[in-house]
Amino acid sequence: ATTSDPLRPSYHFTAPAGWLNDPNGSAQRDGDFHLFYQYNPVAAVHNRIQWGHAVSRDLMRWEDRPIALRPEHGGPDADGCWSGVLVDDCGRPVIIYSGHSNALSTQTACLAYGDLALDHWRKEPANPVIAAPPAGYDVTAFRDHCVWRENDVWRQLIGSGIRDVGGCAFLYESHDLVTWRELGPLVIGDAGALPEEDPAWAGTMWECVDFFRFRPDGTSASPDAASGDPHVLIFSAWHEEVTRHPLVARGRYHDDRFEIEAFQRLDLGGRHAYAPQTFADQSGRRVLWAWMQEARSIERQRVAGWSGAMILPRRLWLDAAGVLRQEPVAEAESLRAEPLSWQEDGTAAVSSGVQTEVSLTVELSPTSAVRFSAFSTGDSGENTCVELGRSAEGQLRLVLDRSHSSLDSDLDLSGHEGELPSAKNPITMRILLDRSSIEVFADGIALTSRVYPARGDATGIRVEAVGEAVVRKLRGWHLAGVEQAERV
Ligand code: DQQ
Repeated sequence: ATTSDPLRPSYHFTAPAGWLNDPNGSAQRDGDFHLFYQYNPVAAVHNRIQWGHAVSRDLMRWEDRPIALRPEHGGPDADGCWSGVLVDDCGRPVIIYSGHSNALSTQTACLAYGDLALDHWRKEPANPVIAAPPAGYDVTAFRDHCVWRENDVWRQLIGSGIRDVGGCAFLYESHDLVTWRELGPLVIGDAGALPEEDPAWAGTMWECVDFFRFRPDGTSASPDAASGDPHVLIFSAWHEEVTRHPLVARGRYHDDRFEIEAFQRLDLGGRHAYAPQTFADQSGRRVLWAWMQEARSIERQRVAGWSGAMILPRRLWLDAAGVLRQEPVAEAESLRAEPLSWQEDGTAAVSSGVQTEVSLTVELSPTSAVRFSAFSTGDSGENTCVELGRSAEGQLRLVLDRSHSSLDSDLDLSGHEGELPSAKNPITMRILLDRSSIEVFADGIALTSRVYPARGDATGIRVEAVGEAVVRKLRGWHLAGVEQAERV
């Protein structure tokens, strides 16, 4: 990206200017990948959200397209065109999104019809097509959509929550995308469904619900109750100030209900991979997008003039135990430019990189660890530390320490950590740095975060084996920034 701001990501998708949040309408059509996103081009604040749009042949290099949706005075989206999806209605592109209007007490479901290039959109005159949540439920909120075709009928999920009970997703059915019939909650995150003692963990509202299945051959498709395949529901658990993180529920879909068998966190960095949305590409690969939310103060974002970036798109799969795993899509390897040179034995190394990928395998005996330092100054001024270690009981744990990541104190410097469901040894790790972002993958479990070094010399990276750990196959690359139109 053409930008003078050393903290603006260079190979992750960012908006031309202003504010970006959720990925929307992600799809592949005629070979082209489309990414729409929650966008305010005017300023780096969340206000009167529009739908930005970009197109790519390889998920890495993007061409900006015209704004797809804008709020309309007096309409149900007068104050924002919030998150939604793109579907193909017999060749006609249709967006289903949440209208946001301060004049209404709830968000609503709205439609827009596109031309074949997806550049020009016309709103459905009958908007909103769903004007209120189902009667009889005391809901906490009602927005965001997942829409698919099943048995020649459209089905839709809308994210919601039932007060004092838990988050939920309401199911609907339609023949024409305009008239919808309620089918009740697909699933409710009440105490009985939750794996953790803390009910706040699963949120009081489920944002950005995303529902799909994996076939026995590993490919992915839209939900189908008749298939008997394992289904996955991804949602962003929202709780008044306590929790905002994406979660994954795996289970069985039948009789208009989703029976949860297992829960997991989507990303150990929580809100830094928020509002995820997935799509099956033309080969059946399940691709995940998410919003890499900032950790800078609102004031810092406003002054910078830009806010938000997307994660590098990831491929998702279910392992034999039903754990959802992820890795950057294979196309990300096309960013690899010059290899990094490592010092001496290859395990203790210092190199330079803020736009870098490192991959390694590590053999971990109990109480050993591998430590990765990034964005480090030569002294102890600034340093971001990732550690993958094994407890005495053999449990794997991934920890990111941001407490010394920047001399700037107007930041969220809290850490992230979580256990890794993995019995493998050695473990494969990949770490991708992009100026103010860090994405760690350890045996397919992701941890995404944001750090903002203040010093120009915070470019060091280092890999260190702790205790009996043995590091092998240590490799690294400088990653090329992608050509994009000028960014602020
Ligand atoms: N962002 C959108 C909402 C969604 C939230 C508004 C999640 O539709 O619930 O910009 O980040």
